[in-house]
Amino acid sequence: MSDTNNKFNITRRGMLGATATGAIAATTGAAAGLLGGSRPAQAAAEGLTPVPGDLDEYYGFWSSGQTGELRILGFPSMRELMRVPVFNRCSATGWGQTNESLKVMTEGLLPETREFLAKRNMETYDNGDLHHPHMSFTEGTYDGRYLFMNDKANTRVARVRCDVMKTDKIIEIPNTGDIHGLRPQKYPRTGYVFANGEHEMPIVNDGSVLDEPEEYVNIFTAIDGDTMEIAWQVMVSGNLDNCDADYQGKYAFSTSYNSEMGMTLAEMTENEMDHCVIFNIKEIEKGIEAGDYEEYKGVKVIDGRKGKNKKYTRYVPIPNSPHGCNTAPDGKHVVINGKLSPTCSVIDVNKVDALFSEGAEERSCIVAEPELGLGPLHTAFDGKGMAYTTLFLDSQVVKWDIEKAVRAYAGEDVNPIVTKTDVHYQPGHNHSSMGETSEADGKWLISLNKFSKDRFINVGPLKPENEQLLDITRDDMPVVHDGPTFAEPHDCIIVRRDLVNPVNVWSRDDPMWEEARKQAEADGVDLDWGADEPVRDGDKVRVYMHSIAPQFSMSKFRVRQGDEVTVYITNMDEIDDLTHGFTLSNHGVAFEVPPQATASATFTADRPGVHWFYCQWFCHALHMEMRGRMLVEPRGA
Ligand code: K7E
Ligand code: CUA
Repeated sequence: MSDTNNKFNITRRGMLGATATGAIAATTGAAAGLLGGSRPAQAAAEGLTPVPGDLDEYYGFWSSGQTGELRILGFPSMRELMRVPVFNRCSATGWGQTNESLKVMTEGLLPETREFLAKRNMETYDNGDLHHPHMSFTEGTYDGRYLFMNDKANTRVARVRCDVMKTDKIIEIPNTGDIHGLRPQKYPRTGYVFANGEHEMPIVNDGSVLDEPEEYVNIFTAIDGDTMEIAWQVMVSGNLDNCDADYQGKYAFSTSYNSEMGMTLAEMTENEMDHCVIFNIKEIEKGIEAGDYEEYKGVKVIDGRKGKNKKYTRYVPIPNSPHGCNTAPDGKHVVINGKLSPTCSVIDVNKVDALFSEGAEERSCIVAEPELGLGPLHTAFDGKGMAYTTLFLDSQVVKWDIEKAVRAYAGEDVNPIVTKTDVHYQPGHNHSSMGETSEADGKWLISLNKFSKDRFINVGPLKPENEQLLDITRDDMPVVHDGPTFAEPHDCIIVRRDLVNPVNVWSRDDPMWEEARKQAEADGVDLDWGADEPVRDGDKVRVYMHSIAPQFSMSKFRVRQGDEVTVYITNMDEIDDLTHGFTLSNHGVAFEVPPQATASATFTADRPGVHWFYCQWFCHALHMEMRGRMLVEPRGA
């Protein structure tokens, strides 16, 4: 059945109406149909979904783990549409090299990080470990403004603007180690972006503390999603893993392993119970207002450690090492995934108010704890009362009924498990269409599998991962598509396409090139159309060009050896999809310039001679001719 690897996979729902053998026949026929004839018509007749040329119903926003970028997929076709560089450098777009992207990548770094990097001759980090992309919410559903995401590798949080699908803010989070779990506030809006510090650190981490566990803390951070400034932090006990927010705007929840605050594996897994930390947002805001905080590195930090101030946090005991944390679209249930325990623990948010009262029983908000299988990591929802949990060790997705699990926990003899489907292999996150919003639609489930093993032809020792699409409109929840991915999507969201409305062409007023605009003004140059000659300012030279297919406005310019040269390119084409680029050969300079945008890069001209620059984005029949020369005159000439 090599056909199941076909990117425009087979028939999906159409095929699945048939019997198993019928389906295989349809599959083979469909693949053959692709090879000749009128493809769209034939594909439609064969039941292929989507027909070539069709648009998808959803946007998929995918993380990429250690690749450090965000990926945009068309869903459910699983066609990869775009890569948005975030924490990584990108050869195609010049992200991490243009002045505009370097500003985004450097302005949010802590002063000591800048100093540290400067000693390594680096302006910024060029790697990241992006696990969790999530969209901003208004009243419980996606609002299409922003995407937020974490960098576990270098303790940062980034924001992508959904109008242009570019990163516009990256901030480093102080006082903590390695941001992992990240979720936006769902109600009333985002609002806060909650970010978990995974690894505990001495709160004053100056090299004087190593083996005094009592000096280590973990930090939960609330970021203002509008300004990307840190609103406050809470000191907690135990490593924070994943988090989610409620639909009431009252609480946030974080899974926490290593309640022992151990440093070695043996120490970390000593306790039978770890916990879920519940943050009382209103009380924390009041505490900040009332001055009940310490300031560390300019951030207000509340003490919410276990046994300290119980107004701010509660620690709900959960069996050993919980991982995923997922609020159900019913607005009521929060599922804490057991990982080392075969169970999921279900919190009823309506019982959390009582939990914060004096003398409340620690686990009084738990209303179900079904045993689901080995290694439950993450749970998705269909909005119809069903939950779908990945079982890492069993390589399965289990569908279970939340209400039945509640009844079973209360003592009734009912089995909450509806069905289990094998996935290939070892699933981590899963996600359902609109599943983390109040508009969960119960159509599709994606399982992000950590191992592909034998599922694809061999590409050497490093294998791709495997993502599988499941049809959850059917009770048996079949896998209808496989797709390999490069390192390493941890998480994703699936967003109805009417909620996302990017522009086709940049606005000339965009803040992205504010600095370029100011510099051009100071140089008396119109940034739109550029200048006829380079602007010299001592050893600094600024070259302002525009591009209109198939020409740059300068066919040559002169600089002197040793000059610090900045080239600004403004793409004055106004047509969709007419992107130009600027590559200066043998200088390591290359970047994209989309329609109506300005982009710039700075380099030292140190190689006497003629150097060609060219447009590297295929833009026109005369694209190859879209080029010019830079002459570097030798020093002393
Ligand atoms: Cu990989 Cu969300 Cu970082 Cu679970 S996390 S698998
Ligand atoms: Cu402009 Cu290619």
